Amino acid sequence: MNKKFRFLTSGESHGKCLNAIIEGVPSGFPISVEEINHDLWSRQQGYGRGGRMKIESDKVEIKSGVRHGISTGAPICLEIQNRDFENWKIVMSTEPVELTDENITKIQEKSFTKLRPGHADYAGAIKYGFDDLRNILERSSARKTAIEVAVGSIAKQILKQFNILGCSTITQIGNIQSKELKIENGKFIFDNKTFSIEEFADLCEKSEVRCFDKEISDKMKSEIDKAKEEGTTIGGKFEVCYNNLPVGLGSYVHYDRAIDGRIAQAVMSIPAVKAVEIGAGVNSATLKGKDMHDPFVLDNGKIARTSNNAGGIEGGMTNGETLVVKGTMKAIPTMKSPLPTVDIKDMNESQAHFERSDTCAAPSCAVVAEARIAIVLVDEFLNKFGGDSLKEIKAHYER
Ligand code: EPS
Repeated sequence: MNKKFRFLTSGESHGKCLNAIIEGVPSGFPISVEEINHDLWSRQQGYGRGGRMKIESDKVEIKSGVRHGISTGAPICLEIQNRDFENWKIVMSTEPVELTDENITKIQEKSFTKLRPGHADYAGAIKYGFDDLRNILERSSARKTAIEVAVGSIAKQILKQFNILGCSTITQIGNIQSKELKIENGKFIFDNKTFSIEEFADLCEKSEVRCFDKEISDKMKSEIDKAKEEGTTIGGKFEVCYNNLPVGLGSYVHYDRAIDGRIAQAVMSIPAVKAVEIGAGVNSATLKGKDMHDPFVLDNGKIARTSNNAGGIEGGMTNGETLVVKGTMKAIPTMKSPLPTVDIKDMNESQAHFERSDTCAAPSCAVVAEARIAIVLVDEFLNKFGGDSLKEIKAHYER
């Protein structure tokens, strides 16, 4: 599969910075640093986040590929500094450090060998051959999702030129569920009130748990508080929607071009995500064919639908309805009250390693999923309507 919008990231959780290089942004697109920084801010929010979010205030620097706020068509290089690196200069130095007693102590203090069940430690240590699990933690940390959100923000800015707009909300924290949300003809409906996607996104953004349902937000916060008191962590469910997608992004002709498959991969690979659903998702198993499929009707001579159980995708292609993606995030594996484990230093049974963590990061995960999905959408959009400049793409799109 030939990707039109390609990117790579680098960076460790406590290293100097996080970077990305994006190739495939055509010329002429307005790129706003403020919008990227706003998305980075959103990712840092969420009741239940840990101490690190008080240290960082993620801001992007665009280092190339944009001139006076407009993309030039050249690769775009992004960088986010890790403020915490100040405290990790010796431990995370890319250069060999002088082995003074002081430096050895600093490095040893941050080394660990007690496997965290549920994290990348065990498989990572075997795969890469490390004794110090710090080497695995640093890159497997969800810290790297900050730079992915910056890339996704650029993808969202490209989509916005074609009025393709997204939002993300939390629908469950632990056992606490939001009320039912209906999405009809691109509008968001609950409590007999109807919201546009912009209004709905704003509502979620204002909630401490990124949930549209204000009444349940406090219960969700208490659920997070309870988990914190128990020294444990808690997961949740989120939903991402995109409106105004053209018909025919993705394809049925080959499995790796099916857009639902690409979206599932993009969301499933976010750290701690354990399930991805599209439209009716897991409920599809219980719906008979007559209830599952979305009938076609004529609305003023135009083809329309009476429901959207498909979640905007049929046959691996967008069908013009709202894209509805649901994701489930497990509880974070780094816990104050740790689980039994094995210490790989002496092969004795022990308690898992604990260091600063988040009690709940599901609201941030929703922001990351919104960004990751935008990256898939923009890639497919450029595949279909591609050109070298905004002007050329607009002409293709309008035709
Ligand atoms: C994260 C930064 C990390 C963690 C979290 C995500 O910062 P630190 O390790 O310095 O506290 O808060 O990552 C994890 C909990 C994990 O298990 O990967 C961030 O910026 O999102």
